[in-house]
Amino acid sequence: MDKISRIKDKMRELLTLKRYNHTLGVEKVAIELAHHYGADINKVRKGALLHDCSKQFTLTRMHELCDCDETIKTYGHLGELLHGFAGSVYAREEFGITDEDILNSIRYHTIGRRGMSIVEKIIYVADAIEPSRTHEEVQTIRRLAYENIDEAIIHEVDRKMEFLIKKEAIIHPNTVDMRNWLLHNRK
Ligand code: DGI
Ligand code: FE
Ligand code: FE
Ligand code: FE
Repeated sequence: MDKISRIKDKMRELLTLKRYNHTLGVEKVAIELAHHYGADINKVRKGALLHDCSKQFTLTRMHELCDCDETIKTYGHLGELLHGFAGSVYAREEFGITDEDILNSIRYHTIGRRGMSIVEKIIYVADAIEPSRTHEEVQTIRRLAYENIDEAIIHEVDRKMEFLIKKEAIIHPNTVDMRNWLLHNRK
């Protein structure tokens, strides 16, 4: 069995059916975007399939796994913020992923970062626009994804930040820093 099939089998075990279907949706969109932008299909597929691999773990397990950053340590155990960090460690340990670009695409898929690679951008956007996402803005972000991926990320991060502000949630500095970086380099 090839590596991709093995990852898929394991994801089916690790995730709920809904989350597994989301993962396959992210894989599909990520492959399309990789073709569109000439990115490495193999890297993008692995990043897509593994991006939420730790999502069903308990907070304690996530925290044990993750080599999380200072912000997450400071503000405590936010599962939404931890699962990318924990997931990248799990992907290395359980699936032998050593490629830093794939690992970063998992690590930063929720919060992004300044200087993201095309593989990281594709996973970030594919996560937001895969077929089962139905929020109001998704059509616009889908269109932008193929026109200018940076604009798609700006649109998505604006939506995310509005949502986080309404919830009075802690905003990770990467979320803001990635947005500033994209705005600063806007063409
Ligand atoms: O894991 P998924 O549901 O597929 O998607 P995701 O990894 O993008 O997670 C989305 C969630 O993460 C959503 O509920 C908002 C939350 N999130 C993203 N950025 C931040 C954040 N939560 C906090 N508190 N702060 C952030 O900066
Ligand atoms: Fe996620
Ligand atoms: Fe931690
Ligand atoms: Fe996801």
